Order: sequence, then structure tokens, then C-alpha cells
Amino acid sequence: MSILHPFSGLAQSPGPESSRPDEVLIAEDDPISRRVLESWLRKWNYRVTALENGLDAWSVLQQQDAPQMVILDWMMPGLEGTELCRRVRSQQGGRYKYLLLLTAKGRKEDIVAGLEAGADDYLTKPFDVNELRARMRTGKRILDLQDALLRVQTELQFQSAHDHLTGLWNHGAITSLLQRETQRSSRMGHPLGVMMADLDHFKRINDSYGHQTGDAVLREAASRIVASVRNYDYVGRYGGEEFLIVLAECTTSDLIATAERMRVCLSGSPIETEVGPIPVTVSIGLAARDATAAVQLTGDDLLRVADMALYRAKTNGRNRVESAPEIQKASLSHAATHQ
Ligand code: GH3
Ligand code: MG
Ligand code: MG
Ligand code: MG
Repeated sequence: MSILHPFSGLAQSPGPESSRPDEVLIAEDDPISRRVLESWLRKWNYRVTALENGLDAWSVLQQQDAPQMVILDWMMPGLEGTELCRRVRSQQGGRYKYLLLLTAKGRKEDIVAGLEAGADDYLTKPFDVNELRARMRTGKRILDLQDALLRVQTELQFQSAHDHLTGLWNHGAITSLLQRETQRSSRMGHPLGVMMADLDHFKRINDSYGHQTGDAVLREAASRIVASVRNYDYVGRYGGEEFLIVLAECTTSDLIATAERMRVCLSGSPIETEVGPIPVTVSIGLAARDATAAVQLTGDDLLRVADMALYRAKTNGRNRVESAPEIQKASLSHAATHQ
């Protein structure tokens, strides 16, 4: 995982754990076949674990880092190869296993039964070495393909929840996180803080230096916002140059102190860009949720209160932190009459 801030999300996407297609598990009760298989596979640079019964193989296959290439004898004491195939296929999660069934049974119906039990392929005994090698290559291709698909899936999942310019949570994700944290706050009786932070006169930066420089300023502003909160707070890009920050278990006084730290962190030194240093300031609106009060604010109430507070910070001169206690009170009494 290469995420710097797993919750705040300033980062590249996490890759899936690396696969290990060069590791092979052999389950074969016949010592001679086992040794022959083992020596060929080692010769082809596979790392081999060779076991003599199905039960031992099953206990290895249940481990998280189990080999993904598996060669299973059909007839074994304890647990047969086909039953092992069924168990592996009914496992939830984990990486795909390529299962190659070894069988002395060469009849068509046996082979169909083996494949139906979940084997990817089979080899009849005595096996041909070139055929074994070709089957192993096929297995590796399947595992590599599976790996590539997983990587794409992980990347798509990351992209669907993150803003591509800043790496922060995107609008949809941060809004869901706010709803989730609001529910958690009610359940646990913990306070919750929300900030709406908007860069001041950002349009002027675009107008003076161009959109690309504006983008660079936005990226650095996002980093500074992330740097000024705890790494388990959630930072999202709510809109163009507007950020929504959700801070679990944050009291009102913590919220004010953090917002002030964020304001200073953004305006403390100009942002270095290719066209030179550009000073920025931010206005921040706050909303706090007291989960022990009789009437409680919803996620939407918190958004509305933080937005009104931000509006106040703008009209009061920008580069400042504001809350809107009377809006918060009005929201509470509205909530009370609708309970
Ligand atoms: P205020 O202090 O009232 O917030 O003024 P402002 O100029 O920051 O606000 P306004 O809403 O007038 O302008 C926001 C600007 O942000 C306009 C828009 O082009 C710019 N913007 C929004 N998204 C992006 C982006 O992804 N990249 C760049 N470079 N600019 C963006
Ligand atoms: Mg056997
Ligand atoms: Mg703005
Ligand atoms: Mg704005």
C-alpha cells in the first residue's frame, strides 16, 4: 500500500498484494511421483511445497499466503483431489488458485467430474513432462491475467472515490463519509466536527496565472489542509476550490483550534509555483455536533450550518474562521419540532 493518508486520501491508489505465481503446492501421496514432480518443477525455477496428503494441503491452502499454483493427485488418503478442488472453490475471498488435477483415471466422465469439481485442468498419469510444463505456463498466464484484472479493479475503485487532481476524497465519497460519521456519532455519543473551507479570490489566481497554475495551487492547498488535520480525519474536495473536512470525536474547541491551524498553514507562506510564489488565504465555516444533546443535527444540517458559517467568514472579510451558532440553534429547534 502506498497511501500516505489512508483516510484523508492524498495519494496514489493502493495496489493489490503481489501475487506469487512461481510458488507451487504439490499434494501427491505416491512418493516417487511426488519426487519426480518436485524435481522437474524446481528445475523450471518454481518454488515447491510438496505434501503427501490432501488434509495437509487443505490446511496450507487456507492460509492467506498459500501458493496459487496447485497440483493435486486425485486419489489420496484423507482428502481426495476433487474434494480439495471443491473446498478451494468454495473459499470466500483470497487470490485465485490454479488447480491442476493429476489422475490415473483417463475416462471422459472422470475428467468431466474433475473439471466440475473446480479443477482448471488435468494431467493423466504417467504424465508427459512437456505437457506438464505447458500446463504450468497456462496456469501462470491465468494467474497473471487475474492479477491484472484485480489491479484494474482496485484502481477503478480508488478512482471512483477520489478526486484526480488532488487525490482527496471526491464529492460523492466525502458526502457519504459525512453521513456515516454522523450516524456513528449518534451511536457512540461522540462529538463530530465539520469544516467547509473555501480558498479566497481563487478566480483571480486563474485569471492572473492561468488554469494550470491554478491547478498547482489547488494541489498544494489540498496538501496543506491534509497536513493540518489528524490522519484519521476525512478531507474531501467538495467542489472547485471548496473542501469539506469531517473530524470524528472532535469537540468544538478542538474544531476551532484545528481550523485556525489550517488557516495559518495555508496563508503562512506563499505557494511555490513555476511562475513564482503565490499567496493564498482560506475562509472556513464550522459546524459541531453534540451527540449527547436531546436533539441532534443530521449530516445535511451540518452541511447547511458549515456553509452559512463559511458565507459569514466571506462577508466578514475572508481569511478567517467562523461558526454560525444561531443557525445551528435554528436547525436544532427545527429538528426538535419535526422529531
Ligand atoms: P471567494 O473568495 O468568494 O470564494 O472567491 P473565488 O474567486 O474563490 O470564488 P468564485 O466562486 O468566484 O471562483 C472560483 C474559481 O475556482 C472559479 C473556477 O474557475 C475556479 N476553479 C474551480 N475548479 C477549478 C479547478 O479544478 N482548477 C482551477 N485551476 N480552477 C478551478
Ligand atoms: Mg494417489
Ligand atoms: Mg473561493
Ligand atoms: Mg467556492
